[in-house]
Amino acid sequence: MAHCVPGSYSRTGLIPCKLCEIGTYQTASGSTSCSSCDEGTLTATTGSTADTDCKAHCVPGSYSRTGLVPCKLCEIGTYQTASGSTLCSSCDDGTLTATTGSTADTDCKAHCVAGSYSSTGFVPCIQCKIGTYQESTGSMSCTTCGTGTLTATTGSTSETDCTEVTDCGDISGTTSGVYKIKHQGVEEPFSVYCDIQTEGGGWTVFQRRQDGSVDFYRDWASYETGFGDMMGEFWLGNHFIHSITNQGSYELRVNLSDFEGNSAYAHYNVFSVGDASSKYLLAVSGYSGNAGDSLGYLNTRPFSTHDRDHDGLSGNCAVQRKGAWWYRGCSDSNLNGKYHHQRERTSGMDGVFWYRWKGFRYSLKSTTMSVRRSRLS
Ligand SMILES: [Ca+2]
Repeated sequence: MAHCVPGSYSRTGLIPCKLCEIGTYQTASGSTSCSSCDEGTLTATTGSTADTDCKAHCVPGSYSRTGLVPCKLCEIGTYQTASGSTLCSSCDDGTLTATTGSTADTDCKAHCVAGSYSSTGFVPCIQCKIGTYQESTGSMSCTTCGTGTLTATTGSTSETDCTEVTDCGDISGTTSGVYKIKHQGVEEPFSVYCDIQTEGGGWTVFQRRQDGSVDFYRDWASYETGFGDMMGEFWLGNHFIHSITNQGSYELRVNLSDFEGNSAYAHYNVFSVGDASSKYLLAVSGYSGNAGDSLGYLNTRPFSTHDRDHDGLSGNCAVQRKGAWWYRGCSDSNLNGKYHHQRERTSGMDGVFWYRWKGFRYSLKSTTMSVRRSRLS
């Protein structure tokens, strides 16, 4: 009678024989039993003939055809919770794992949609910042718009959202509010208030008074960089007013209102503010409107604050008038003067005044100053 061959056994060691079970092996012929694999290892098949057939299980997050080493990591989009597996489970639709070798279904997460990103490309995601966009899902970053262009909003999904936004005239929105613009002379995009409603829209507002909530009696540095609340009272900053109006031909609109419910405006076809070395020199001409021209007199005057006296007076206009303006000797307007509430409005010449409309001693209720790229042909 023939002996059992290696990998098989019988009670007598002679045929008929059985194959060694999975997890056992037999190197010799004529055997009456098989040897067990070391703990934690198994053979892949029955009938194993060598202890080297005893192999470790695939750990969770991995698999092989036999469930034993060598194993492959579960692909992205799949996971495996068990050890010794021959396959990995797929994530639900619309979700993926962030890495290979995932061990739990909770590793399956939704992708960041276009216009957003995260460090892994999966939720939770962050909207692309203004000035960047992302066209793909599952992204780990957003792409920066080309030089001189910006997206109008966060979460942009296309490079075509990057447009030139050099002032509020480039804003495609239909609602007045705070937008970001960007242009030469200013490194980073900066916020401006855009007036989309008034006289055709496209106005970049650089000054607003309305309730006295913000102190306008400030120094040179404050007027240079700006202050206040863009949704309320503010001065955009001479540095920014210069950088906007330095881009081309700009016009100015001054809107005024009094405490009796009347309003008036002054429009100037030409308006610019020079750079710091010019002391933010005013260039203004071409008046039209119904408020009267109370700015033309100040054409070619540098800006003055209480701590930088560039006026044409032996004294200090900014101190006398409690404001900051392009004083000559001194001025027939001062929209940055001290805010007076209605009951106080007949005080001295330190108020928010526009002489040609309401005289020196009427401190106005509200004002705005806005610029727009010249629309003259
Ligand atoms: Ca002086």
